[in-house]
Amino acid sequence: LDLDLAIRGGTVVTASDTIRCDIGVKDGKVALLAGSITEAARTIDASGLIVMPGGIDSHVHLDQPSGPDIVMADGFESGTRSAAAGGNTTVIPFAMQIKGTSLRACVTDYHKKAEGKAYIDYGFHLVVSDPTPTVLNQELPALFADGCTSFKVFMTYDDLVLSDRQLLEVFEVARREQALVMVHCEGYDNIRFLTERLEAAGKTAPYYHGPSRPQVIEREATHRAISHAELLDVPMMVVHVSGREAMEQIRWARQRGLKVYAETCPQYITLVEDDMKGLNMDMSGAKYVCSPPPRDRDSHAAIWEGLQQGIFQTFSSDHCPFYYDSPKGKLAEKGRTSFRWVPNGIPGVETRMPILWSEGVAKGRISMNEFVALTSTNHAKLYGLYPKKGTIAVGSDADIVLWDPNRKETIRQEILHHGSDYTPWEGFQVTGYPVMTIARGRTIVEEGKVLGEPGFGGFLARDKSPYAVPKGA
Ligand code: DUC
Ligand code: ZN
Ligand code: ZN
Repeated sequence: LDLDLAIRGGTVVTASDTIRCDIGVKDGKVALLAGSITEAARTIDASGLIVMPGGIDSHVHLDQPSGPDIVMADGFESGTRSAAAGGNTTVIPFAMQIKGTSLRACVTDYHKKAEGKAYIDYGFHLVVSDPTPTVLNQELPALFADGCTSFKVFMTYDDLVLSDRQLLEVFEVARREQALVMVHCEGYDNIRFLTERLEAAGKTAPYYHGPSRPQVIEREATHRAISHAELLDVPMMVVHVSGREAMEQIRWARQRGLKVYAETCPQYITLVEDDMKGLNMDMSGAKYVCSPPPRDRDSHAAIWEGLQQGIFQTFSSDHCPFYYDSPKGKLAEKGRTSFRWVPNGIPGVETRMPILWSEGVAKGRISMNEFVALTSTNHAKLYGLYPKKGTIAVGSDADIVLWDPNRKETIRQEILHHGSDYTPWEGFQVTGYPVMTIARGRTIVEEGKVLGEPGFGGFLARDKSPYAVPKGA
């Protein structure tokens, strides 16, 4: 067989199986699974370790324009480096359309931003913010054919919000093209109304980001998006579900037989609204400002139920990294005048898998196989990358993470590899940590040391999602 690599002695865990076997790798792909593989050019000893498909984080933001005076803390280089250090071998960031410009031009620009920079493979979701007839009828179908087979749309933000009519028009294209629509479900008018009332009452500290976007606003938008999707018979993905209320809408939709998928994130099982209070309502609360905002302990319990009951298919980071101590980040001049101007988002691509393992597997809430489904396999299946990515099987890319299930680590800024100058999980203790990340047979990170290089990762033209087939198709 002339194997390049053998990974020996580990326990191989996929979304479906837990097997004691060795893995043989040839030309970047898994070539052999066998009880014992003794001949290979290189051998890695995985005894005592869990061997899983590399993480796929299908919700990250890299090098994304974030308004005047604000810069994102990660481009493709530091973002994919951090991802790899956290056990990931694939990321799917967003190529965002700027209103008034062509979506095609934005995607071309995005390819340039990524070219030669990535440590691991990447795809692009599109963000449609200006669904002109040209975008709907020409650009989307063409970009879809180029392998960007999913789109995100927003129900809030001045620069991104779509009207109900526009949502329907985009959904119609998604249905026709079998693209998977991802929806940011928070309602624009509701948020604007509460924001203006809070500001008028002098409640402008970062903390009030939470009260300006309560769960009922997320729930209403989730219901509205689901209703649009039902009307047009188009499958959809509700991204970053934060708590019980939106989750109930998804459960309701599922019970009606609708193809509504859902994603949640580490912040919704660990952070709370009160974190945004900082120290006596100072600006340090801005470190936790993301949308939807972190909720409360009851919501954490609800999200765990959803993870256990199959309400959620994917657990993503929503890595949306800003600097804290910077005039181009969380402490921008304008953000000090009101929470409304604090950039929304937190870094988390490197901590996603350790947090879910520690809180989920180590605490007995989910199985190792469920962990793999939630962090890798389901992302590949939903977004058209399976079985090239997302599993360990003969013929799949040799994207593998070696995991020490017992390793105790304290999450701290100084051990992370991202561009941000802080982590919202400073001091958070985890049990279970990646010890080696292997992408297409190459060791990219070992014991926190980055051995890979920018440019090794390439663009993934993704297949149509089999989960985006309409019910009546
Ligand atoms: N939505 C995201 O998906 N990420 C960050 C902020 C937001 O609103
Ligand atoms: Zn969003
Ligand atoms: Zn996001």
